[in-house]
Order: sequence, then C-alpha cells, then structure tokens
Amino acid sequence: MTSADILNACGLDAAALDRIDGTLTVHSPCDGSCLARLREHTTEDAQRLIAQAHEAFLQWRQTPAPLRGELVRLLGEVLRERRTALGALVTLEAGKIKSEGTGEVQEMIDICDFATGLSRQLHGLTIASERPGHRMMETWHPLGVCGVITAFNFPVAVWAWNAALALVCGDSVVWKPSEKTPLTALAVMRAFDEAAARFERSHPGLAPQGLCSLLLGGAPLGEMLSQSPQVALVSATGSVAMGRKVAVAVAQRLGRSLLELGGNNAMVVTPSADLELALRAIVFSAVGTAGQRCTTLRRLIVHRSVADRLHERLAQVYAHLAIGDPREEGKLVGPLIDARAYEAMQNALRAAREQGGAVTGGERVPVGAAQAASASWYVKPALVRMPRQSEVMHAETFAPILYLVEYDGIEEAIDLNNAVPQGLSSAIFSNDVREAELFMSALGSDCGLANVNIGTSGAEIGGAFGGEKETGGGRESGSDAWKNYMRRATNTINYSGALPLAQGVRFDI
Ligand code: UN1
Repeated sequence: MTSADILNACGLDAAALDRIDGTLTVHSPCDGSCLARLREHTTEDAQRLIAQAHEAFLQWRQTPAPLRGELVRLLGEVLRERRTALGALVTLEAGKIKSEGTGEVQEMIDICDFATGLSRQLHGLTIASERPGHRMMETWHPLGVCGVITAFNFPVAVWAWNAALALVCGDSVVWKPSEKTPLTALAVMRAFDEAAARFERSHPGLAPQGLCSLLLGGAPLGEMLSQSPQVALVSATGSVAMGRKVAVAVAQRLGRSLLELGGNNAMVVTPSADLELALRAIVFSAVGTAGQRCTTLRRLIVHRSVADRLHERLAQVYAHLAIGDPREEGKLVGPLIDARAYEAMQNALRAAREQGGAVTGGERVPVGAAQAASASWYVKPALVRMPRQSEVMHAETFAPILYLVEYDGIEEAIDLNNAVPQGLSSAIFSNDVREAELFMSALGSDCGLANVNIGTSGAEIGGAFGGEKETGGGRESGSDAWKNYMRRATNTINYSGALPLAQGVRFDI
C-alpha cells in the first residue's frame, strides 16, 4: 500500500492534505518522505473551538450517560472496521512496527468497550448521616470541556483513553496532538465523525456539533487550552518540561490538570529470577517502539550473582535484533522519530561513557536507498554497563538505551529503583514471594506501576495508568480514573420534620 492508499483507507483525502500554503509539514520517520503540508490552527481558531466545545458540553451533559456510552460503542465499532488502516497510518507517521501500530488501535477499541460499560456504572456512594432522618450521598456530574494534549509516541491511544472516558462522563473534548503526528489525529477525527453520524441516525439531535474537535499546530495552542477558563480539565501527556508549564498555567486559574509525563523505568532482576523469561520481557520493554514509550525500560538493576550471565544473553539478543523499515514484516525496531531524538541519544551515550559506562550499540543504521537512509534515524539499541547509577541514569532519554547496574541486597535494589525523579513504571523478576511482595509494598517501588515477572511497558487499559513524582501524579484509563472527568457533589437530604445540626450545634431562633 502506498502512503496515499493508507491515508485514503483512513477516510482522508491524500491530495487535499498537501496544501501549498500549509506550514505544518509532516514527514514519515520510516523514510523521511513528506506526507502532507497542513494548515495550522491559529489561536483565534482555538478560542472559537473551545467556545464551541463549551456549548456542546452544555447540551451533551443532558444526554443520559448510557446513551453517551452508545456513541462511544459506535466509535469502537468504526475503529474495529478501520483497525488495519489506522494501524498502518500509525506505522507510517510514528514509525511503530506493524504489530505495535495495530496494537495501539486495539488499545483504543479496548478503552471504548470499557467506557461503554462504565456509562452504566458512574456510581456514587451512600453515606451514613450522623443526624436522624437524614441521608448523605455522592453524585457524579459532567465536568466541562476536557483539553487533551498528546505526544507523538502514542498518537491515537492516549486520546482514546481520555476521550472515551470524557465522553461517557458527559464532557466535550478538544485535542491538541503532537505536531509530529497530525495525520493520525485527523484520521481519528474522521472515525469519530463517522460514529457521530451513525449515532445521529439512531438518536437524532443528541450529539451536538463540536463535541470532539482538533487543534493542529504548536505549543501556543496547548497554552490556549491551559489558560482558557472554559477548559475544566487539561489532560497532558509528554515531557516533564511541557507538563510543568501546563501545571503552572492550569493551577494559576485553579483549574484541574491530569499529567502523565516522563518515566525512567527500572527492572530489578533477582537471583531467583527466571532469566530466560526476564530476557524476553527486558528486550520488549527496552527496544520496543525503539525505546520511545514513557514506560520503556531504561534501567536494569541486576543482582551481582546473575549480572554477567544476563548481560551476556542480552548482548547476544541485541546483536541479532531485526532493525528496519517498520512497514516490513518481521522488524522489531523501527526508527527514532527525528534527528533531535538521535542527537539526544548520542549525547546520553557520550555522558554514559564519561561516567564510566561500557557501551555497545547506539550507532546509526542506514535503512533503504540513499535518500531515505539519510533522512531517517534508525539506530542499534544500546546496552550500557554502568559502574553505578550515576547522573545520566537519572534522566529520561527517549531512545533505546538500557543501562545495567549491579546490586547486592534487595533493599539496595529498591533504593536504586526509587532514586530517580520520575515514578511511572517498575518491575521485579523474582520467584521469591517475599522479595516480590516487598517490592509491591509501601516500602517497595514508589512508582504508579509495580509489576512482578513482566516488563515495565505494555500496560492493559483496565488498570489506572500513571505515576508519581515528576511523572505528574495523574491516573488515566481504567479503574476509577473516570472520576477525573467528573465533578462530585455531596448531597445531604433531610426527610425528618426537624432540623438537627451537625456536630451537636444548637442555634435556636
Ligand atoms: C506512553 O508511552 O505514553 O503501557 C503510554 C504502555 C502503553 C501506554 C504507553 N499501554 O506501554
């Protein structure tokens, strides 16, 4: 399939995406080819779309939640029909291998299913009142406009985590995707428009115009979302630097933010670990998506007694990784997103060497004919044996670099796991129940995700997803993350004929 075929299969008109006056140029990381030149939204456009989303919210909140769930069910239906095409577009625009491209669309479908069920379960509590003839309860109400800022590495799934929940919760959604991946965002909007058209046929007039909209362009649009008092919640996924700006701007107006920022994830490999199982988990977590997931495994904390053996096995596997064009079958490692990502990787490797690290890999790999090879950024994943967990290991470099350090005691391993500023994902490989339980306990990993005998990446949608410290503290996706998208009212109802006051206060008039 050509790029134009993929775009057309996603409901986009390839020819119309190449505008002479377009200032947002989209390149495929697979071969550097230009996919489109798009018109960017202005801040005036953003203002108009936010106002329209607010109007849409005022209407949408009146639609009963299970009917809102029906719209999301239809979105899941359309996504099922376009799974292969949309997956191929994720591959083309973000450089993920095919299976990860369709896997990301599957993640969207899964959250739509989850949200559809949730639309009948937006439960509040009933609470015992201290006063006779009184009842207390909690009611969850729609919140408002939800601004969603997403990164290039999960160009479609992260919108879906937010939008599917926001929609069933009665909110409208304004999405600012990464400037690097606007085409997948446009394709997702087409899928949403199709779902809305089907919904309109069965439920005329219930889904308002402007319920979901898109802002294409750079940081000023994200700033608009953060600063606008009409945006009740800003859910932002990306770098710590970006999240800090969003957090400050939203806090300034006392709005709500949900942050899912950097990870610097570690795995502890203990003496009792099943090393062959660990090996598979390590390789998928460290080199999958070319190391460009927020959940990517970056630090391996290995017990001294097994470190040499594991390092040797890893080096063997790393030597034979299938690196190449992700559009081809059988590839495991696709390209980095751009030249800046490559430079950041080289800088980190230089720093690692200066700090005493022994580096293997990290070199650029030419893929395709000369022109494509010079315009794309494929690398050999790097394996770095470090004498200790030094400075370079405290930063997240969005590239396939796996640092390995040794430990002697389990407490030391946990301290190393927790010693970085980020707190997203973590894992332990152990067949010793005491070590595994300690790792998951209050004295263990300080991350939002703490896994046993699986890797750090590839979380399912059913759990709450997010992390602590510089990761931002937000939780998205499953469990009770939906509560972020609603406001809670506590209701106290008096069904007696008297007016007793709480805390025994007397106030006789
Ligand atoms: C991200 O990289 O921003 O757990 C999200 C995972 C995916 C989500 C990653 N389900 O790796």
